[in-house]
Amino acid sequence: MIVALAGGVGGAKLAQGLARARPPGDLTVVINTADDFDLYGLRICPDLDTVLYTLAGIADPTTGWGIAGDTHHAMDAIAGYGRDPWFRLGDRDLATHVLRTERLRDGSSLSTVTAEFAAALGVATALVPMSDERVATLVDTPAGRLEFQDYFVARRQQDVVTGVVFDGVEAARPAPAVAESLADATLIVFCPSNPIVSIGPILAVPGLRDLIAKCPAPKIAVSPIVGGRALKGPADRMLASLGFESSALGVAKMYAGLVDAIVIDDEDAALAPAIREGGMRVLVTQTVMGGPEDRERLAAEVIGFGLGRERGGGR
Ligand code: FO1
Repeated sequence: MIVALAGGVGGAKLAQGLARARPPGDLTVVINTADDFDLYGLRICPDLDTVLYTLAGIADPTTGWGIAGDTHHAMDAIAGYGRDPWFRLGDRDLATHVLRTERLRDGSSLSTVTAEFAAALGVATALVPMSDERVATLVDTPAGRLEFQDYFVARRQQDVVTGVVFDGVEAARPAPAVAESLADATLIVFCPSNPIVSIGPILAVPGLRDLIAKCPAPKIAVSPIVGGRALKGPADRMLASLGFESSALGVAKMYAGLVDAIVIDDEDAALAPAIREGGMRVLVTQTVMGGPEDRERLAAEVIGFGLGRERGGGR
């Protein structure tokens, strides 16, 4: 069983590659839920849905989130009432939020509802929220403390991030399937997701980091930073403003002691020796993912190298 940690579009892409590279049911994806929030009385779980839609093959290929070809009549109607539809929920995507909210209100756990949605959309991979309890990322900026989607979407990630808080995390527990999947894990993959606000909340759930650290399976990360820049989102600026190096080396340092190996892009080949000096194995390859076949190609390389079947490209 491969266990992947993921959040956001980059994480979803590699998760799809891993799902394609393995027999059905041989992958569990543990997903960040600290981006989740309430809007119009509905529970919105962007990272869960991004992974769900990507693995179901229905994600919008342009944005990476939302459903391909979705319409936005509901948002237009909301604008007609004089409200700013700042978070663009597609009409078909709305169905997910409406049903999720109903099931949660009836007492089902987020784990159960997510598994039901995955089954309904034909996804054989186990999609697991990091926790069934609510955790909310708050971002400290010169403009004050902001809710994550306010920072990310409404204010377009333009504020300088001076701190990050995972509100509620102390009371959260790993979702039951997290420990179960880790008990069977043969490889743990840290997807190319923002290490601070996508992987960070997962590792901050009390007990979860320890479960990973104590798991005997090899652990491999894929750097979301290529050539010093994030492929998508504010990870590069966030790393820099929080005092980390915005580079694949910086990512390796953040995961030091937890992962054994890292995959970095060809463009960052010159950083490989410094990372190896820190004691991590390094695979240098093309990490910028195109379509599903390319995601599967990278996933196969990650699995092979993670399991020690191939030597790290000394390129
Ligand atoms: N991101 C945006 O930049 N603008 C949006 O209007 C937006 C809507 C949206 C709707 C559903 C969904 O699942 C995701 C959506 N996202 C949107 C993406 C989301 O805010 C981020 O990708 C994650 O929270 C960061 O991982």
